[in-house]
Amino acid sequence: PDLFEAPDYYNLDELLTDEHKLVRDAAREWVKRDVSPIIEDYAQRAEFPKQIIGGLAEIGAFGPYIPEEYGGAGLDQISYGLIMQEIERGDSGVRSTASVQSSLVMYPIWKYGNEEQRKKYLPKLASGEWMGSFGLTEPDHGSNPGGMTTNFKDMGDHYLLNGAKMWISNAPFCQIAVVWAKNEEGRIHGLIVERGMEGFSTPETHNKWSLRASSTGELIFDNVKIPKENLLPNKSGLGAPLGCLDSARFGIAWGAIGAAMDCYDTALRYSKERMQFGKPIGQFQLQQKKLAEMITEITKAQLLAWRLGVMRENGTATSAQISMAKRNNVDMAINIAREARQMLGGMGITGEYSIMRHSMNLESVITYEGTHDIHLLITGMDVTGLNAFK
Ligand code: TGC
Ligand code: FAD
Repeated sequence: PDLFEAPDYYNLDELLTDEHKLVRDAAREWVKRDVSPIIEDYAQRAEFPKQIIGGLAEIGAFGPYIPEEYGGAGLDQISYGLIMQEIERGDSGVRSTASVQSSLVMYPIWKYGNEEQRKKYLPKLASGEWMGSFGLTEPDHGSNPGGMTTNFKDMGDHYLLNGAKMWISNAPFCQIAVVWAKNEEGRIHGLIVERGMEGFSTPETHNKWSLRASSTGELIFDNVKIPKENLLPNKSGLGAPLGCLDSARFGIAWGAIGAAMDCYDTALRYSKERMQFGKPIGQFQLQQKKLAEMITEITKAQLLAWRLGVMRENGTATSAQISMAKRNNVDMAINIAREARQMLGGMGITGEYSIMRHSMNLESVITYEGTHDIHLLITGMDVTGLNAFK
């Protein structure tokens, strides 16, 4: 099939198994057929294309590495990364929906939930019948989630949840939310909040210039009665939500490469077709410099992501190593998007091409899941042993 061009300057395909390539090509084909042709319109209208949920489930984007007995795809970490790369080649907002569902909703239920919770929620989340959201950030606690004030009280036969979360992907249409809140002793726990519970509302956040095809909102809890069986029993403390972020940040490190590849492919093609001063603009050294630097940075990012995938798979990747890849690869992508946009001149600012949308989307990606600054401080803390947050 006529797939996207796939920059692979160092022949990294040799590092992939046949299964990796099958999984990646299925995702690539689906994105090309069902996402790329429609996504610009949805982004312009600031609407999430709900009709793609079934397709995301079919390519294994909901719980790629969750075991098959719970409805997941049972794949390895590199397959997960490759799926995120292909989806984000289409749009970072679509990848966000998949990241949240897999790493921030299914992962905590699988890792911190009990068997009843796994059986009740995971298959429906894997098929896309239910969509989930993840509530960690609050209006006054973004980079510092440990300061959260959302809280729950033990009322004997149920918990009573109060507080608010902000900037929550998928919130406006989610059936369930994995919400992080403090108990009366100030210890953080995860609770599964279901749509329809009295006092629970999810107003949409409007007027975003970034990630417009992803639906973002608040989670508001006004004396919400939570059944006791909805508390995730197997891990508590800030390390529990941060463990989910490790998985999502890993996926983003791969996803950002997809957005960068799409910008690079588009600019490369344009540079060979666009004539100025009697030559294709790709013949000018300044434009070649941009393209040469882009492919160099993409190749370095691919190597970082692949190696991190191997370490994630064998369980040796540290959180700080994940931070480095998330930070580097998103920064790489945002810089490439900016350069690529300039290479298209005026056409670069239109919706005829995907670059401006990627560029705007990446402003969210460089902020969420730990900002560019926060990941730098995590690396700084790791190499010096000195904690800038305390
Ligand atoms: P600190 O005292 O360092 O740590 C508290 C406890 O957590 C443990 N820990 C981790 N565990 C697992 N994974 C990690 N990455 C961990 N990092 C730390 C740590 O060992 C400790 O455990 P224990 O047992 O000793 O209690 O925590 P701190 O309050 O100083 O904060 C550290 C900091 C700033 C790095 C952390 O708070 C942070 O990462 N902040 C950024 C917040 C963030 O990333 N929010 C993302 C919200 S979700 C989102 O954006 C979704 S976007 C949608 C999409 O994905 O597409
Ligand atoms: P702040 O923490 O207020 O940071 C402001 C600035 O100060 C940043 O530049 C930051 O780097 C800097 N700063 C903060 N602390 C320090 C420090 N110690 N040293 C130096 N500089 C510092 N959250 C969820 O829980 N679930 C979601 O699904 C979700 N989806 C999102 C979707 C979108 C589109 C966006 C934009 C955000 C989403 N978030 C989500 C929230 C996201 O994780 C936060 O926006 C992010 O963690 C930053 O928090 P903040 O916006 O409060 O910024």
